[in-house]
Amino acid sequence: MANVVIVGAQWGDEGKGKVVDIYTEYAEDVVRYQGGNNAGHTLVVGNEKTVLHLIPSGILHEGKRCIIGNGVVLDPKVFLHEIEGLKKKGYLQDDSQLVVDGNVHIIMPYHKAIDIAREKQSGERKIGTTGRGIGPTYEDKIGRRGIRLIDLVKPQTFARKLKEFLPEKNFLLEKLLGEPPMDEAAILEEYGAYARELAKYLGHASTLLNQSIEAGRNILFEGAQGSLLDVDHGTYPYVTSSSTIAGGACTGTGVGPRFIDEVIGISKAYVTRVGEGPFPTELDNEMGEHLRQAGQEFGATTGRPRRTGWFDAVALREAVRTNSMSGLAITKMDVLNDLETIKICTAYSYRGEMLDYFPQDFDVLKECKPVYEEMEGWMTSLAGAKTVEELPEKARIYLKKLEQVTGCPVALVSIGPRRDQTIQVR
Ligand code: 2SA
Ligand code: MG
Repeated sequence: MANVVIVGAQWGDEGKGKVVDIYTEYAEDVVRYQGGNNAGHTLVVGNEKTVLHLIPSGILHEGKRCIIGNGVVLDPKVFLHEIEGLKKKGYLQDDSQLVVDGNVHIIMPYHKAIDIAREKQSGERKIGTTGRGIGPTYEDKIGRRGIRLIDLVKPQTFARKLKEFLPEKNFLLEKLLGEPPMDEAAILEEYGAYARELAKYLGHASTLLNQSIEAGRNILFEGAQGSLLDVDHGTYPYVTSSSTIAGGACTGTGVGPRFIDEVIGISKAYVTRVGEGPFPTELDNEMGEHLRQAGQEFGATTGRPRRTGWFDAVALREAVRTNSMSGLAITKMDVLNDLETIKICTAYSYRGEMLDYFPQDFDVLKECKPVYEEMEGWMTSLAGAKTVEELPEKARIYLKKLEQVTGCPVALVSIGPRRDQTIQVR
């Protein structure tokens, strides 16, 4: 085990939290590199369920250092609330276990208001965002009018920047979006208080991580959302506003690509998506509802019901390529236990032509029909299996097929939410 990036290989919610939790055993540092509290990573330790939105899942392990890299956008209120919840449960007893990079951009109240108001205004053309202010915060980061943690903790700098940026935000809110403007003094007071609590977590991710590498420690990079939600490589504009793919682990932490050893992509044994956007294998029928109920497919952040569909190897091959994925972790195998027949999409048919790639042009994609291979279901519980050999034969055949159609070896199989319901293949 060396430095490993864990990425979602689909549209998010693949079960990254659990897989990160398993791999954390081999790492000393666990780091988030993009996204914010739009993520929702559900972890089950013993019988206790913990949902984390911002803090790396490694925090549930004693003695691991958790770092929030520069590529993340941070909502201070959510962050502090998460810390409080963890401390109450007995985790994070030592504050030095958690570090936030100074270049992390702060999600301001106007970012959230703009996110929500824009979605409301877009009607049919909405993205289906989580409403957490993620997009507008990244816009300001790229537009060079963001407020970083390092700015927030310096009262004068924070006040100056807020004074400079707020009028434009209020103009947008009031004049274009029909929302009430925001009060500068109130923001200063609220965020000033957060700053005082946040200061003790401030650090420099790039330096700390590179020192770790130098010392031979292992790093786990924890991706959020999924590869098909990547702002560059996903189903734009139905994407999140960050680099979710493995490359984001470098830009979002300040660790160079030479030090990444493995990329593990997480995929469900079927597919889900929340929010709008193309989804070729979507099942808008009883089978889709069965997957939703059996898999408890409701958003961990917003509680939204997730759209469901068959495993899409065409979409997954995109993720294998853009991430240079070295292994695949297949989660939620057990959700397919009752099915007589399971389908895998291996290509799309477009006007009589077979496509083996995911078209960038939505007009083409809209007309694509999935081409399925039918597999026999195993029709039995997978409980108790500790190795691949102990799985029913038809489940093993299904996994082999996934390897074959995605071109990526399976590294791990998850057959239930608990830590002990995991099969590590290599
Ligand atoms: P945003 O809020 O700007 O990032 O939304 C843009 C698109 O990205 C999708 N997105 C997600 N998709 C799946 N899971 C996500 N996190 C939560 C979870 C979702 C939830 O882990 O359960 O609870 O609803 C996540 N975050 C962003 C989003 O649906 C938009 O399509
Ligand atoms: Mg999730």
